[in-house]
Amino acid sequence: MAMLSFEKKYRVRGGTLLGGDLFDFWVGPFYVGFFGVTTLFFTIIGVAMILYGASLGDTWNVWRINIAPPDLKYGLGLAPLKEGGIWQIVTICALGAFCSWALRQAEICRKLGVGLHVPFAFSAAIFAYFSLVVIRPVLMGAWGHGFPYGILSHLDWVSNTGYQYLHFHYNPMHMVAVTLFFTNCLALALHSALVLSTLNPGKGEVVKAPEHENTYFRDIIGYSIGTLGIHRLGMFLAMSAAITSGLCIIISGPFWSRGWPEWWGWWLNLPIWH
Ligand code: 07D
Ligand code: 07D
Ligand code: U10
Repeated sequence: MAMLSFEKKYRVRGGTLLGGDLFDFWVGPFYVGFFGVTTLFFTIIGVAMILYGASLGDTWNVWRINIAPPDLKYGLGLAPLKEGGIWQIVTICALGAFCSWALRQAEICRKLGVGLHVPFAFSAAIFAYFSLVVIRPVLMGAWGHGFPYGILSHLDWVSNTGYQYLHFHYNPMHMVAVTLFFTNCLALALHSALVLSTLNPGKGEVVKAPEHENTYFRDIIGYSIGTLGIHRLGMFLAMSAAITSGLCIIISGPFWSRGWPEWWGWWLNLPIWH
């Protein structure tokens, strides 16, 4: 129970962003807080609406459940409950829950006196979701451009939306996002492997220090980014991946409505070729 006595030291009141002492307590391992309550509130309503939507559909097969956005004819207005209204409520609940979660993360950071890096990082994911279901649909004039909530149906949406632009791989911002995701995976593989190689050596071996980590990379590529630096790089890569993803879908439609391969015409039209 060493962990519990450690936690006791930090389980003190204060640092809340809203609500003062209200809900400023823990239940078991969980910090509650005002935003814990709002997270639960939005989650329960959101999940209930998904279940209601599922009950109106023709399947309880979890892969096939689908909560569709409204038809394009409803534009940016409210749709009847059974014709996309459920999707609109679920979207509000999802955004309410995600933002509450980020604010709860921030309150915990403040209580512990640590930086706000975790909520900042999560905000990049929220931005990506927001760009899919709010920014792009608003710019295109209809909620119907949002993606449907369902395990397989959202894949259909991604594929259909991709082919609407003929070859989505030619979207330059999608290229940047994909490269960032791949680089992020490479960085995590290198970092996790390096840390394990020094901190978790074979039986009977001595645990090594950061000098070994630095030296490893100096020996192999001539440069080490350092033990703090690799985490800065990781946060940069991960956040940029989500943010550029958001941008790649925001430009598809509102700012470029033809096939993405055609966008590269600027290259062929450079005066140097003529
Ligand atoms: C491992 C942390 C745990 C989280 C998990 C997800 C739900 C949904 C809801 C039945 C890394 C929990 C899932 C709560 C249940 C209902 C109504 C995170 C980890 C395990 N997708 N997507 C998945 C979401 C979008 C795409 C899987 C969410 C965009 C592709 C899971 C969102 C686009 C593929 C899932 C979202 C897109 C998936 C695994 C929100 C572009 C897959 C996710 C809120 C981003 C993969 C069947 C995972 C798959 C997959 C959830 C949005 C593309 C169901 C919650 C519209 C191409 N997505 N997705 O591990 O197997 O994330 O699909 O934006 O191939 Mg998706
Ligand atoms: C949106 C998730 C946010 C999640 C949140 C939290 C819960 C709670 C609870 C577990 C952004 C949710 C939490 C619900 C769960 C518990 C307890 C993350 C989000 C807030 N693509 N493509 C991307 C690749 C093709 C297309 C992004 C690769 C084809 C479209 C990424 C390939 C066509 C869209 C990406 C490839 C196509 C994308 C996704 C390869 C289809 C988007 C990552 C190798 C024919 C989407 C913002 C992302 C996007 C997107 C990668 C192929 C279409 C860069 C590697 C050519 C239409 N693709 N793609 O955004 O940018 O995560 O969304 O071929 O909309 Mg693509
Ligand atoms: C941090 C840290 C630090 C710490 C820390 C932490 C950050 C300082 C001090 C904190 C970190 C943690 C506590 C770790 C938490 C980790 C995460 C949140 C991310 C890692 C996530 C996982 C390990 C789980 C992810 C699992 C994956 C990706 C593979 C399994 C797939 C799924 C769960 C489903 C996805 C696919 C779906 C939904 C569609 C299709 C699925 C299939 C085709 C699969 C096959 C399906 C079948 C055979 C059908 C039958 C399946 C059934 C019945 C069950 C399905 C249910 C499932 C759950 C699988 O910095 O240091 O320390 O602590």
